[in-house]
Formats: sequence, structure tokens, C-alpha cells
Amino acid sequence: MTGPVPELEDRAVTCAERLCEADRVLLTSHIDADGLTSAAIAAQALERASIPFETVFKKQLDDQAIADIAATDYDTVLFTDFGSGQLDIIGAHEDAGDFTPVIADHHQPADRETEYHLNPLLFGINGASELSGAGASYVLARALAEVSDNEPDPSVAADGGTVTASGTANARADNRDLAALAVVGAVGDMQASGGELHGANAKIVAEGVDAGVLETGKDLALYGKQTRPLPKLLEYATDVHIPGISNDENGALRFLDGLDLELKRDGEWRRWSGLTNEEKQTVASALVRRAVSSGVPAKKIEGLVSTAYVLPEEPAGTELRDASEFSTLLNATARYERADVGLGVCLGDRDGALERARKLLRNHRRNLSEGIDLVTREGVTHEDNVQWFHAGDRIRETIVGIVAGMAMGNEGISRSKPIIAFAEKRAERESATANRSDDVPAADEEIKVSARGTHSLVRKGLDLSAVMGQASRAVDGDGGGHDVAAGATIPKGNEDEFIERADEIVGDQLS
Ligand SMILES: [Mn+2]
Repeated sequence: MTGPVPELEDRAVTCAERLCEADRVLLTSHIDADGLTSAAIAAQALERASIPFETVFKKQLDDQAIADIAATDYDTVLFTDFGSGQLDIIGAHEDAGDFTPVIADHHQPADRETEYHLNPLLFGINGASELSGAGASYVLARALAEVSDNEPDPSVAADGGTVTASGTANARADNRDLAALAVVGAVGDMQASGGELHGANAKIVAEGVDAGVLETGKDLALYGKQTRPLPKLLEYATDVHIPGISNDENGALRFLDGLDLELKRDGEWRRWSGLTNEEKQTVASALVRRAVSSGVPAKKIEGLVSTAYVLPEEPAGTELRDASEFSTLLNATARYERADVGLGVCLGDRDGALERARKLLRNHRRNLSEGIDLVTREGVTHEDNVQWFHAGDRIRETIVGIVAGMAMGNEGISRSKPIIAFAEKRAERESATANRSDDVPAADEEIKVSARGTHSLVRKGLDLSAVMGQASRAVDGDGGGHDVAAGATIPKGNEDEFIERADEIVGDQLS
């Protein structure tokens, strides 16, 4: 039998065999949507293979976090969605005999190798767009099902006769049912491009469809198709800006009113997921017509349709039914350091954990809108090539970048210059994650810097990853990220010098 990604199969089997030899395993994973789904996939695969394990989450896998792991009694440590980039540190512990690492990751490896290292980049597969941490964990899970012989064969009845196992039972036996979580992780890591997942990710999607845990189809590329009331779905959809609808409460309402459509049922706004195909067609066509008549470029209009990844086993009208909403829910738990809640949701806790996750998401949205109001009210300072604001401790450093990006285009905040936001790093607060040793308080003397641009600025040469890296290192900090969004940490008091440097670098890039 071959796994979903043939290039990775041999290595996945080697890693799986090593896990099966362990008496017990410490599973450690990154805290974000991809890391949470990675952990959930690995946890279920270990459990089904009857390998005892414990799960811990780390926000950052630094020297201290790895030393803490080494100090445990575990001889085998499974790292998911991180570990490759820290192989130099991990390798030193391996050499010292502290533990044997098994890694399922997709980040750029450090300059060091180890035997049980499953990473698409080692096999010519793009780790940024073709396979996520959850995808690598899924490949490992499939190999674990193949290698472990602890599970009784579900197709054989107790009396030795053959029972007709359902497709889902088969999918569970070979871990293909976990493909849905792998897709949520990939979507959470923004691996969909041009409206869909590609490469190794697409192979995982195919397995999920085959196993009955995923459905795909072309649909409107708007966020919130499961849970948002129709007017809000349209109003908040700003990836493709449609004049008179996007960011326009009354406009969105008027647009819907003009369609021959039942907008409310039982006094409640209907949601996209509850519309018939015909009704969806009515809205979509009208939306495209409006976009065309308001001069939205054809390329942008194409972006109104994308592939939706639906989890048909989850209840309709819930976040869990749509891969993109599911990943957003998970990110909300991660951002507020409630990995335990996110993991619970992934593992099927539909009562306590799901309710807590929704509360965190509501709270997150409120924090965002308060942050945007604050920035818009107080305004930004314009330099020649950048604009910036300092939130102090009034916006959490974990969301200040998103706030900055969302505030662009509001009154006084330009979309033709990148925006840079400063916020104080706070000592980590109480957290109920399984392990708090990662929450070593950051020095209060540090400032988190977040920068956001637009795709049109990137096309003109903007690379915020370079800006954040160079400007921060010039003031004894460090940073990096992506061309359109990046971040840094710098010592407090160096903000002015940082802005001066960043302004120069952006000027050079855009000249
Ligand atoms: Mn990841």
C-alpha cells in the first residue's frame, strides 16, 4: 500500500516504525491552527496504534522549551509543525542521549540532519504551498496505521467471519478520516492559492473525499458561508472590494433587498449554507454583475469564486463544517493561548470545548474591532514611505498586526504605504494549556513590531520580510516573515530609529 504522498512514504514508514518501538511518546506541537490540527492528527494516530502519549504545546520552540522537553522522562519525542528549524538545538540533545526526536514538519530545516525527519522540503515538495504541518502529520498517521498491528482488523468479526464494514470504518482503520483535519491545517496556514489547494495537499483532499470526510466544490469565495447572516457575509467580504457592498452595511442590505430572495426565515437572517443552489446562483450572478458594472477588474472578479472544503460530517451552519471557518476558530483559541480548547474541538469535544472556542472567537472579533476603532480615531503618523502607530499596551501584541492591516483604507490611513504597528510585549498571563513552561515572561522591555502591506505594493517591489529583518537588526532586534506581512521584536526605546530605517528601506524598494 502506498501513502497519499509517494515521495514521503519511505521516510514516513521509518518514522512510524520508530514510534511503534517506543513505550510512550511525548507529542509536542506548535500553537496555531496548523499546529493544533497536527497534534490532533498525531494524537489520534498514536491512540489508534495503542502507543501511550502525552501532548504539550509550545508557542515557540526555543532553547528553553527544548531543554524543558529534554528534562522530562520521555525517551521519544514527536514534534509536529515545528522541529525542523530547531534541529541544531534538538540534535544537541539527541547527541547527549536526552531523547530520540521524530519530526513531522514543513518549515525550513536548520543545518543538521536526524534519522526520523519527515519534511516535504527534504523530498522536493514545497513546504509553503503544498504540504502543511498537519499534512506531514497526516502522512505519518497513514504510515502508522500501516505499520502498527495493534488494531483488530475491523473487517473481521469476532467469530472469524467477515462483516461488511462501512466506508467510514475503513477510513478510520487506515486513518484516512483524519484528512479533513489535514485540510483545515493547510487552509489555516494559507496554503490555498488561486482559490484551491495544490500538489501533495490536493492528494490529501482526494483521500478525504474518498473517505467521505470532505466535499469540494466551486463556491463563492467569501468567509463565513456557514455562520454569517447574509448581509454580514457580503458586508465583511473585503478580499474583493465591491463598491457599495463591501464595508457598507446599508449597501449590502439594499443589494440583497433588490434580489428576488427570501432573506429571513423565522425572523432570522438566512445564511449562505442554507440557500438552495438556485438561490446561491441568484446572489452570485447579481454580485458579479455589480462588480462588473462598478469597474472591478476581471482578474479580481475571478477571485470571487474558489474551491470550498466542506466537512460533511460536521453539522451544517457551524464553523466546523467549513475548513476556513474551522481554522479561524482554532486560531482564535491559539491566539489567546487556549491550545487545550482548540485541541479539544479537533478531537471531537462538541460541548465544552466548542462553546469555549466560540467565546474566544467572539472575544477576538471584539478585540479586533475595538483595536481598529482606536487606530482610526487616533490616526497614524505618516513618514515619506511608511505610516505607523504605537499601541502601547492598549492592543494585544498578538493581534496588533491584523488590526493594522484591517485599518488600512480607513480615514487617514493610506493603502498606498505599508503600515507599521508597535505594541508592548506583555508577560504571558495565566493559561490553562497543558504545559505552561513555554510561557516564560518576555522581557517587559521588548516591543513587538508588525507590518502589513498590500499585494499591489508587493507587485511594486515591497518586501516587508526584508524591511523587518534589516531595520530590526539595525536596532538590536530581529525579525522577518513574508513580503506582504512581517514582524519583529526590538528593545523598547528604539522605535524612532527603527521607523527611520524602515522608511529608508521601503523607499529604496519602491523607487
Ligand atoms: Mn504550519
